[in-house]
Amino acid sequence: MSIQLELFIHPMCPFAQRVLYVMAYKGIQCQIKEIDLVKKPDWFLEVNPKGLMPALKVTTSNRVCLLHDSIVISEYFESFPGPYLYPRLTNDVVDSLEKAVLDIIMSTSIDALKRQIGQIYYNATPNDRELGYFRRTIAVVEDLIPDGKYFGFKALGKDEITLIDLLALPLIERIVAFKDLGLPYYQGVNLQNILSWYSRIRQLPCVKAYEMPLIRYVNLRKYMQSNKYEGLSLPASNYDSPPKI
Ligand SMILES: N[C@@H](CCC(=O)N[C@@H](CS)C(=O)NCC(=O)O)C(=O)O
Repeated sequence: MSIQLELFIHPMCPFAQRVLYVMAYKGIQCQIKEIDLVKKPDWFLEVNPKGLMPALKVTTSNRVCLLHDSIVISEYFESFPGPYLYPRLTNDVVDSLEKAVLDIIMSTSIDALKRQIGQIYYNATPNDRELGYFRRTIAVVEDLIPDGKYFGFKALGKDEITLIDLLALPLIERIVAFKDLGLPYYQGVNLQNILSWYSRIRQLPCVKAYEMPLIRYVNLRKYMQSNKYEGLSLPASNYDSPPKI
């Protein structure tokens, strides 16, 4: 069956980046369309009336489906042939128990990390309670990936990349990008395992193909903290420099 895939992204959106990394890891061919979130084109809103992004339009011989949400699209991609991102049983069937264990890491630790990225972007003056949440979240992640092992290591006893690593990567890229800005969040925080994991996963070709320079996240944060932020614009190189005051 022939399938045509059109993927709508903004290259600086962490959720779109998840999907790009998974797509590249699996070797899936998509037509990639970059969307300016400040002025969403009419043709995009016709395809995707809610304007949600990332979105994937899947056209098969007998139907057209629109998928959105980074996890849904990533799991759909994982079902394609290519290197596995979920553990398999001997007959190539997904090991549902091991997948469930990974899903729990995703919905607890990685989701908590996502909330903390939002805090760093928008909250320049965190109180003690907010700093405590940040530190606890980082400590949990540090504990999951000793010496830079992959995220499934502690729970599954094997140091193999899984979908969770690629879903976590855009979040960790931002944690790394903000680490030398002197933000209160990072005081006394140990990132040793996160930094080992990050330098390891960056070696993968799928990461090299789609990673952004980290300075763009630093500049985007400056936009978000100024009164000049209306949403992610194109091209992504807009974020090579901070906003002009
Ligand atoms: N839970 C969604 C979140 C996606 C999301 O928040 N995307 C942002 C861009 S990073 C978006 O589409 N915002 C709509 C807008 O800016 O109009 C996912 O994982 O895909």
